[in-house]
Amino acid sequence: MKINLIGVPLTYGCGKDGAQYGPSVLRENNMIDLIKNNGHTLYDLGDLVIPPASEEDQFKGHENIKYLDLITEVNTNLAHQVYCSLEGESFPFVIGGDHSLGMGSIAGISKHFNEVAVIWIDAHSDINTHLTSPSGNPHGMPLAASMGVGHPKFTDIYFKGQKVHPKNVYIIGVRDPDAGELALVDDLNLSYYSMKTVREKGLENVLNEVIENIKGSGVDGVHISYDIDVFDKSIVPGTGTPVADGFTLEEGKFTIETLLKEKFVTSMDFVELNPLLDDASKTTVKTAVEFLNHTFKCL
Ligand code: 4U7
Ligand code: MN
Ligand code: MN
Ligand code: MN
Repeated sequence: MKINLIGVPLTYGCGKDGAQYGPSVLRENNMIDLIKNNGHTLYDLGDLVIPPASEEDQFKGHENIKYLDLITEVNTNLAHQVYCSLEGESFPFVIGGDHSLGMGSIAGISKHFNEVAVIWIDAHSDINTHLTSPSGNPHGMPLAASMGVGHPKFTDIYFKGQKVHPKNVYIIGVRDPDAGELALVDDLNLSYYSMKTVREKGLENVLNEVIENIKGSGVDGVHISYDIDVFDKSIVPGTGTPVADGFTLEEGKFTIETLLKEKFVTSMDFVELNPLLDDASKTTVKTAVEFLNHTFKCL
């Protein structure tokens, strides 16, 4: 398959230093060969330029959204890269960087397809807004913004209004939701599979339910946004917001394998690797590389 690799060395959305090194560390660890050795044709579009910003200015755009204008601008550029990749019949594979980049990816796919589904695999649901966020960190807001909920600068990235209908959103693996996020899950009646639900129903049953619903929904594009923190914190110490009781490496691989087998997935993000927070034996990088190798094998 033709794959366009797009690096987004962004960390302003997560309130911590280090996520900007995700793309370079993945490249240093053979990401390119890994894609090519699995038989794909790779167009490496390099990394987006992230403008420099000073910490004193972080709340200049809004009192509870860090770096509002910078995040908006970077995501607008990302949206265009993703859109152009799809127009050129390539699969956009976006590596972060913090998860605020989800807004740009989804905006880009949404312009190309008639109707899209989004599978959000994450320890968090990332559906905060400036009104509910306890942190002001944009990486906790991208999925809400993509559904048209949140600050207008975020909801109107690339083009005005909603990018994905809430009925086409599937959230898997959450175990650290905020109160305002749970309220939105109810309000929008989202397909929300917390880690507790995954444990009760079984991962395979959850994935089959998601697959059947997507197949019956008439969408023509399916995006996976994979946050590395869905893995248990013991195998991903190098991420900004690690959470216990998550996926094993095998569960992560099984999830991606099961979804990619359907051949309906048309784009993907892989986000939130923070090499500065990794341990001495680079546990997180190893988890990421093993997971990605399996992903490109299944693509
Ligand atoms: B990630 C948080 F409060 N919900 O909004 C927030 F717990 O992209 C965390 O999934 C968000 O890693 C985590 O700040 C965003 C917090
Ligand atoms: Mn997360
Ligand atoms: Mn996330
Ligand atoms: Mn995180």
